[in-house]
Amino acid sequence: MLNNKFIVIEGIEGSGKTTMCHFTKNLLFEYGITNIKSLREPGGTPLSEKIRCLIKHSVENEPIFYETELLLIYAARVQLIKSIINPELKKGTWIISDRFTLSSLAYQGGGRGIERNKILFLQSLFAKNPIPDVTFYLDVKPTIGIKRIQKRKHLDRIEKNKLDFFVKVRKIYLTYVNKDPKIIKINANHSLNTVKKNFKLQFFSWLKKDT
Ligand code: Z5A
Repeated sequence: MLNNKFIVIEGIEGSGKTTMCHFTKNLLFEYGITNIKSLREPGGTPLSEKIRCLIKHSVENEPIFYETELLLIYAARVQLIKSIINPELKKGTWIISDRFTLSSLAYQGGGRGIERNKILFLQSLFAKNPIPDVTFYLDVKPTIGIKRIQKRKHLDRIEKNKLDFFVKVRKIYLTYVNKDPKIIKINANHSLNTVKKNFKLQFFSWLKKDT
C-alpha cells in the first residue's frame, strides 16, 4: 500500500493552482487513491476561513500592516495544521493544499519585504511540521497570470497590487525552485491543456519515484 503524501500547489494568481488542485485529485483517483482531502490556504477550517476574509479584504480607514498580515496568515495556518492537516496525515489521508508556507516566503517575504529570517522564525515556532512531500510550483509570467484573473469582476486586496509586486513574488518562488529538490516547476504560461499534460507527466513521474 502507498504511504499517504502531503502535496502542495503553489504559484502567483492566475497560475492555475485551484484548477490543478482539482486535477491532482483526479490523477490520484486514476491511480486508485481515494482517501484525499483538498484544502486551501489561508482557510480550510471555519476559523481559518474567517481569518481568510480579514486577509483578503480591506478594512475601511485602516491599513493592514504587513506584519499584521503575516501574523493573520500564520494564525490561520496553525489552526489548519493542528485541527486538520496533522490529524488527517496521521490517519493516512492524502492532502492536497492550494498554497502553504512557501506562499508566505514569496508574498510576505518577496512581495511585502519582510525579512526572510523573521518568517522562518515564526515558522519554526508554530508551523515546523508538516513539511510537504512535494510542491508543484506553477510558473507563470505575472502579465499572463494577472490577465487571467482580471476576467473576474472583483479583485481582492492582495490581487489589487501592481505588477511589480507579483514580479517580486515570482522571483522568490524561482529562488526556492533552484535550491529545493522537493519543488517541481511546471511552465504554466501555455494553454490549459498543455499545462495539464505536462503536469500529469511530472506528477506521475514524482509519484512513481516517491512511492
Ligand atoms: N497569501 C499570502 O499572501 N501568503 C500566504 O502565506 C498565503 C496566501 C498562504 C489567497 O487568495 C491570497 O492569500 C493570495 C496570496 C495570499 N493572494 N492573492 N491575491 P486566493 O486563494 O483567492 O487567490 P490565489 O491563491 O492567488 O488563486 P487565484 O487567483 O484563484 O488563482 P489560481 O488558483 O492560481 O488560478 P485558477 O483559479 O485555477 O485559474 C484562474 C483563471 O485562469 C480561471 O479562469 C482558469 O480557468 C484560468 N486558467 C488557469 N490556467 C490556465 C491556463 N493555463 N491557460 C488559460 N487559462 C487558465
